[in-house]
Amino acid sequence: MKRVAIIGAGPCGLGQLCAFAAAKAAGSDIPEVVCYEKQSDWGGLWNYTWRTGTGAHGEPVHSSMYRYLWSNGPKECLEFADYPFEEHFGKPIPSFPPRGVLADYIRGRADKSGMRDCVRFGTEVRYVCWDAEREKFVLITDELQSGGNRSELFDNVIVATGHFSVPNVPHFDGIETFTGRALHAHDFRDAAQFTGQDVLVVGASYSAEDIALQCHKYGAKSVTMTYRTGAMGFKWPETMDERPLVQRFDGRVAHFKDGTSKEFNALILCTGYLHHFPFLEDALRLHTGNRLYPPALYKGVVFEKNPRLIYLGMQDQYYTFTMFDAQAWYARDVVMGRTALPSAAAMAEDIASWVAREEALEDPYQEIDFQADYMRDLLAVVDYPKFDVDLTVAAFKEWEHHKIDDITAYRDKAFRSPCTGTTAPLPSVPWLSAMDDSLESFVNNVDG
Ligand code: FAD
Ligand code: NA7
Repeated sequence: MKRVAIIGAGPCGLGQLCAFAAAKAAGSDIPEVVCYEKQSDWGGLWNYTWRTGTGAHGEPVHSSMYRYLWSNGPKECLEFADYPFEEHFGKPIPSFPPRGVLADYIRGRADKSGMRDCVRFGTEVRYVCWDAEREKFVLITDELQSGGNRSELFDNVIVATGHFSVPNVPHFDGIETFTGRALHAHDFRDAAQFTGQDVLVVGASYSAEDIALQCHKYGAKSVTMTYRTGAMGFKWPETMDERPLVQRFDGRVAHFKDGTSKEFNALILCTGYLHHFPFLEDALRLHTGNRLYPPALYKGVVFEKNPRLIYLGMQDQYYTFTMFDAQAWYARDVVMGRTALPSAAAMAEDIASWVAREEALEDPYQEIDFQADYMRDLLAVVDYPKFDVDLTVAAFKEWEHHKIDDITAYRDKAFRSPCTGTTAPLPSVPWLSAMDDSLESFVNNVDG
């Protein structure tokens, strides 16, 4: 029997398990599937941990999520088509849930798949190489608790280890003289630690935007965001501002490109993450930055140089869970031989045309259309349940407008489900003053 290894049981790995479960439920013989997960539970980044640095067994801590994180996009744009929110919660809930609510939803769907027995928890994949003679992958794994390791052979490997865990940490002149607290977003946990402080945030993307807002919400005295390419340009509250890139530090003082300077208590580098696969032999490694169409992946998933290797979720993400599912359903069909891959030349041509299109994109609205088209391309050839993709595109564009209107209030809006058609209730407490992010409070405190 064919053996398939999935590395990682976050939303991508779980999507893959659900795809195999769906084929099995429809009466197909599925391959032997083994999913390796270094954490003790499934959920990936959505599992909050207080830990930073290394975990209980010396492994790098995976999660970059923080205590008071709330979804930064409408939940309707990530709703599993085979498991709508209403099915999980038994009633409609507002559009921007806190982390714990989404984690519960992810786990509920995973539980329903009945695939938990396929997952080897607390097991880290240390090394993967291709054995050309046997035409199999060799996987070496470590059981973190016992310290034992194993070597196994697989016909296919599916990498679902995410790419928002290994920090990109640039150097700035004089940063070693900065006497305040300096950290990367990966290690940011509790915004309340910055109450009353002057905080400098480096970066101009999602982490910078949200961590700056978190610090503001939890009482930072001021938050300055410093950008390399362009300012985010939102209408920030009075105590927040954006400045061109910091050039150097002199003790607590940061000097900016526009000649201004300011003293800070804390420095948070929201400078993104590396696609980092230390467990793969170099010939199998994907080399890319955070972009919408990483080159080298046919249909965004099949590794061009060795099509037995598949990567899930390696794109920069507007769409998350539904895009991961579309990819997982497609990957399943490739692995099971239901979908034939074209010649190497045809794959290269297809990749090149998507990359060229990506490189011509000019604004977030075009990027949303691009990623929706990519997802539609996959959905057209798989049997994933239908949902209203056009509605999610409109929702994402409306969400962009809401952010421009008021960056502190975009989470107080409601969207319509592309699966059930139900419009979400409004939250009874606006996000900016909602300090209780418990599941019970969020699900029950709705307007009207
Ligand atoms: P991950 O969730 O990272 O899961 C990868 C899994 O692989 C982990 O469980 C990890 O333990 C495991 N793993 C890694 N290496 C190994 C190994 N060698 N051996 C065994 N197991 C391994 N998306 C949204 O839709 N909405 C949001 O609001 C949102 N907020 C975000 C906030 C932050 C701070 C970050 C960093 C990301 C956010 N995202 C959000 C995007 C996020 O990328 C996806 O939601 C999703 O978690 C990606 O799933 P994944 O399975 O690709 O990766
Ligand atoms: P992103 O979206 O990859 O953004 C990284 C940001 O870091 C971006 O603004 C970069 O600036 C900036 N950056 C990177 N290197 C530098 C240097 N050397 N100097 C200054 N600024 C730099 O990562 P995020 O963490 O924001 O988002 C990742 C996910 O986490 C996302 O899905 C969220 O939902 C949460 P640039 O704009 O390229 O000039």
